[in-house]
Amino acid sequence: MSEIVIKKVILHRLVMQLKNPFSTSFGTFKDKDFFIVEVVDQHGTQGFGESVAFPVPWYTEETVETNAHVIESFLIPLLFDAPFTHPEQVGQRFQSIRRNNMAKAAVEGAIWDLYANRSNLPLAKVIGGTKQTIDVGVSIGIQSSTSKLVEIISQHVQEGYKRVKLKIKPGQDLEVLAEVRKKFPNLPLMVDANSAYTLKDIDRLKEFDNFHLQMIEQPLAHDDFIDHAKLQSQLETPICLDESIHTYSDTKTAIALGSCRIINIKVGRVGGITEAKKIHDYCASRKIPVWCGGMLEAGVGRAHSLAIASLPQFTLPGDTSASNRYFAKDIIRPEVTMTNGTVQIPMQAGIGYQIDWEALEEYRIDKKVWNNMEA
Ligand code: OSB
Ligand code: MG
Repeated sequence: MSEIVIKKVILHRLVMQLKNPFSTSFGTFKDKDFFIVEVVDQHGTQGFGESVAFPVPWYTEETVETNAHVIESFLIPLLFDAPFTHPEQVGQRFQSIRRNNMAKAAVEGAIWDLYANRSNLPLAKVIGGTKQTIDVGVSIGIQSSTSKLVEIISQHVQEGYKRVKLKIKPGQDLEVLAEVRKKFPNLPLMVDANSAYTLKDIDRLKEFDNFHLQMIEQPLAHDDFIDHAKLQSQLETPICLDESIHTYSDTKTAIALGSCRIINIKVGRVGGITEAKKIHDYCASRKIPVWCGGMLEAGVGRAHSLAIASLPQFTLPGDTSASNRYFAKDIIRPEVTMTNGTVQIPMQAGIGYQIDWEALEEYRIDKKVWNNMEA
């Protein structure tokens, strides 16, 4: 196996306006502020990754600024420290740094892309993906009125999305669901509470069973496996964990305790493709369905999500919608498009999309370059 020497890392900081603000139980996002990580090896081969932390630590403890700090101060030095032959070795090397999963995933993702480019294979193939197309749904933020929500759902159903996920919180849940179900009795539907409830709400949560939902995502606290297990034992609707799952070990805990029946895998939240694959393989062995969540990614992060979603145990539609659902113009060419509720896995090498440099530069607010002086 040939040696990979990283000669240069470039951090591009981008701010992209979202077409529509996205509201969850914990807050509202108006734009997407993140890094594109570009890595270059000794032959000039490039790889690209994307950071998914938000400016405020609502979802996990990481932020855009903590990502910058960890990448600059710890991960780039580890990359420059010694050559390697496979991206999994980078994942292993990063284990000397605790957590900071989104920072790690952004850099490891760039290395996976570079490795796939060197191998002249699509990233999806390199990691063992088996699917050619991915079923996709759409995640819809909390709206100011139910009539507005119904209108948005209609539009996405007409576009062809295979399932709809509604963001909910106490007070904007059962009544909204009742109305949505009246209008769309057979629509594959699920909800995501982003930890807005506690076990005290158990009677209210049990009523969710009336709406034959595909699942309820992260109803309780981000760190509470026990209460999720108690709730799952009293619900017919499967619980899906998102914020609770950061590692392979969390996955084993959740499954052993019966805290959920489904797992949402996000490459950023679990620290990269290496860990995401390990979680996927374990879920496959335990017959736990998984699907690919989203962090309102731009094109590079979206491409990484598509690659992981091509693995066989991703049996439920992902939140990996088309580029045009989020942004007027994405940073990749072609953009990610959806037809009849599916997204095609690209067959070109690496992440399978080209960087649209004109678009990237238009959104860029900062650029920093690190050269490997040792190599
Ligand atoms: O909980 O899955 C979530 C967006 C931001 C933060 C957390 C979540 C989400 C989404 C959007 O649900 C998924 C997407 O369309 O990218
Ligand atoms: Mg979620």
